[in-house]
Amino acid sequence: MSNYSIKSLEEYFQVYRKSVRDPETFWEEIAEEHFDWRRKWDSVLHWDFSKPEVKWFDGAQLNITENCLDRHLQIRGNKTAILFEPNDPKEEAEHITYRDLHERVCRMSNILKENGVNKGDRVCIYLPMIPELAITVLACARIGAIHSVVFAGFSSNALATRINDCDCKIVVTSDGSYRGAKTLDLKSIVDKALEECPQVSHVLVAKRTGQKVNMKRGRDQWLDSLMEQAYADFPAEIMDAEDPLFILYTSGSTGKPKGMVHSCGGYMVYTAYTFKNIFQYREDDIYWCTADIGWITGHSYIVYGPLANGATTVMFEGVPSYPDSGRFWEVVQKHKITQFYTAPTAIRALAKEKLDYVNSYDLSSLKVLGSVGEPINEEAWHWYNNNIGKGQSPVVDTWWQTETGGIMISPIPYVTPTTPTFATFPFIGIQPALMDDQGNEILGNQTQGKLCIKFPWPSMARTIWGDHERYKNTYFSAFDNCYFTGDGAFRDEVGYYRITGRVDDVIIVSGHNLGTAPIEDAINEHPAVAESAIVGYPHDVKGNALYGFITLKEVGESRDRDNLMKEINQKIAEQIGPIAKLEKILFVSGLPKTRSGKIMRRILRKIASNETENLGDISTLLNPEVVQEIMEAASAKQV
Ligand code: 7RM
Repeated sequence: MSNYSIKSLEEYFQVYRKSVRDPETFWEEIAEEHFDWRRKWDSVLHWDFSKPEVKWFDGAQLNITENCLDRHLQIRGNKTAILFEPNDPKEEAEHITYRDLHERVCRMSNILKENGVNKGDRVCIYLPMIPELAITVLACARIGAIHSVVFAGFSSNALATRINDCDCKIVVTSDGSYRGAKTLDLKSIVDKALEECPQVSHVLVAKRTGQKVNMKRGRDQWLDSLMEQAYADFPAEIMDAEDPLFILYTSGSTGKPKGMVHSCGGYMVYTAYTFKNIFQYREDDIYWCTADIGWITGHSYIVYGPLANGATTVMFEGVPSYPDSGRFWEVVQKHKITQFYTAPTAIRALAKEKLDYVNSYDLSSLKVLGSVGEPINEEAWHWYNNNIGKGQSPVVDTWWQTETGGIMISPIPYVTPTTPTFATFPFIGIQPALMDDQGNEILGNQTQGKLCIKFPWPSMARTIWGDHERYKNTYFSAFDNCYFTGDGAFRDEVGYYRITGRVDDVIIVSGHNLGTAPIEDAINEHPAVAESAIVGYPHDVKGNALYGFITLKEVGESRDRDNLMKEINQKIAEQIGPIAKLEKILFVSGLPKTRSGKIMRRILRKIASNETENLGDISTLLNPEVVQEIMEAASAKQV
């Protein structure tokens, strides 16, 4: 039996039990056998959730890039580490071998050093999905600087807030970026942001689009020429296991974004171990995660997890709809992708399109399909399973968070039988608990509650940058001695977990607790419906009533809307009960979404409650233009 690679359900149960009975011995063995350390730990785990304080492998020393790069050079130096697939399918893909990547990371490390970056300094990275992004991330890790990647779709305001929160003195960006048919002026966004960030003394600019940009003398430098001149070796900085590796911002339900801090040792061990098992990675596989490295999914499962396993990881610059909706499948065929990991919002968008886009390509290389980011509704799950996996590739519905660093609840493909809408069992070492409103753990199965984690795991965030108190309040004060996820979950009779959505998405209608996800699932089953979002709004009699915002598959189709509303409510009544029927329905052309594809229910809640004077910050929306449309349609409906 190898604890590192789980191959059967019995083995999963056995290893899981071991990981819970004796977590320290378990993680010590994993850490010892599968990673390179400069010095071993004095203690495996020290924890106190009341402070909260968590330390894994305390006293150990390492550099994560030696594990992601150097140790592979002997055995797989000529293997592709990063396979870069450009936005334009006519531009050739770039195969960056482990040897090339090592060299480019070393050059970048020297450049950062020469520009005054030292261990512990924060580096803001605002780059599109081009190789320089992964290279800069790894170079920071190599010199011990803390990277703070800001998704290159964020506005200058959002960028400035993040640069200032962790006091970055240097920004790495590019002239522009390609996204589908669009070209974005990244450098001007940075210039605008930096008007608010006087402490930033250096900007390194990668060349991507070749567009004309302003270069501020004394501050801005082209990266390409620096790379050519830089020395191609750099001895990795020796880091303590608990030294910070990176900061990644995640938006809270209120207030300013939270800079989640992840540390070197535990994060490396957990992301590598989950990657190996949850994607069942084998040496010659070609793994593709479509996320942007600007999100935690990209950090853990494009960069660190795959590279720590010596994998080939695809970096895709484009979007699913360019040049047409067959792009994902064209790339799967072209590179013979074996593991494909994407988000439900992408699956739903592609499921709206003709099946010809899928069926024109050979997808037989696929072995594992992953989903992450929000609950995957039953219809999307089946579409993915049947049309992409042809019923042959298990769908792994992976539940986790920026804060958790790695996947927490997920099937292990070919090991855990999958069921639509269930993320199934906790991963090895993860101890979930469901809590009731009195703060007690709910034992037994066939039950639901607020999802907590009772015991530390190696990749958990250690704090919020500059605000440990907020870290404590947000995650460790709702329940005693537990990490609170903010999500609700249902546990079925065999112990499978279904994530029911943020607990703040629970709506109490006439005293009944209704989760938004199951209602949306019911609505989405109507053949005319593309997507839906349900929110509550104050109601005289019921306390709250339900408002449904719905997009239809065929835009412009003149179906009888009244009839459609009746049919939708009929579906809900059938599947959940008449109590869950919608009081109001609005058909809209799009739902407001964050750039990572999550529906911003906060905005819809305000519109539904007719509180549109102050919608709060909508600068992080992907499609702010739909907000105006929805507001107008909603107010027309009020009269
Ligand atoms: C990885 C990521 C975290 C929140 C989380 C959930 C939701 C993510 C799933 C999911 C149901 C899933 N990090 N979420 N994955 N809900 N099933 N498989 O998305 O920090 O950006 O978001 O996303 O609500 O708390 S995140």
